[in-house]
Amino acid sequence: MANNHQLSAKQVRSFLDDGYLIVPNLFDQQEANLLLAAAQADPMMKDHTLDVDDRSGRNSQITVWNHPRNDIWGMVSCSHRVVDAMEAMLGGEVYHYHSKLLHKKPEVGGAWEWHQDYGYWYKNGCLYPYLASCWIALNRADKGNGCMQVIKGSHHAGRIEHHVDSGQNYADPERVEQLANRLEIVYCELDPGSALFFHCNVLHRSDANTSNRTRWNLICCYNAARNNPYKAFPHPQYTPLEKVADTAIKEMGLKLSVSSDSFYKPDQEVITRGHTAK
Ligand SMILES: O=C(O)CCC(=O)C(=O)O
Repeated sequence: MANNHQLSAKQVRSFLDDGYLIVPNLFDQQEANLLLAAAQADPMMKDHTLDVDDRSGRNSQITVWNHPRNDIWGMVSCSHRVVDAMEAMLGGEVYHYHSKLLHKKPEVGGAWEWHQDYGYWYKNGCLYPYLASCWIALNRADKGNGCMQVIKGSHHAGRIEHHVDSGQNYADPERVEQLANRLEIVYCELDPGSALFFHCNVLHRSDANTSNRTRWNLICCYNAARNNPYKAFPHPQYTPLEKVADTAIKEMGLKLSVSSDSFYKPDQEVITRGHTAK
């Protein structure tokens, strides 16, 4: 996949049917190493990190930004291999809605409750569920350190009511239980550089990190250009995306964040995921 960004018709079909698609080695080992090194070293990422609690009092770290920049993160979110795949799955031009870097520390990293991303994004003025995300493992994600779980095919249920608790939105537990009884829960165990594409209405969650390993991942989120939100907040309205070559990540190397302009800042109204900054 690293040298060929075209998804096959079968892969697109599988995304549409299941609400998710795993692409092993979307990024190669060298790219995954660069991204992990950047995640651990980037001072602006650290400065804009927010703690998100789970219900048991554990927390994990998230950094959210709206616009891609001329740094290693922008080279990923504007890469043909991610954006072309998104366009194939969402059926037309997409733009960068936002990206986020997530960290679950060993033994203390918190869980994410069952939710749909459209549970949040509906409230941001997106009229249609024409959004999807690309979840990229920077180090190995597995059951032990709290990998992503999805309920296969749950996006066909449409948007489910969400409630807020401990700073996180969670989908109506009664509906989640019924869907989980009928459908398969898939643990998305990924090696570094592998990716999970998932539809904004697919139910997903992750467990706490009870292992002695970290879990680092990057999530790039896209909206269809034809789904321009009627609110410009907290994430941008349609902004044309300039795609970059798949070779750009290695060419750019370890170029860390170049501007703090589009990060969420703790003094903004939109600081936690449980409210509007997701
Ligand atoms: O990475 C995870 O464990 C969950 C993140 C998530 O659910 C999200 O950002 O929508």
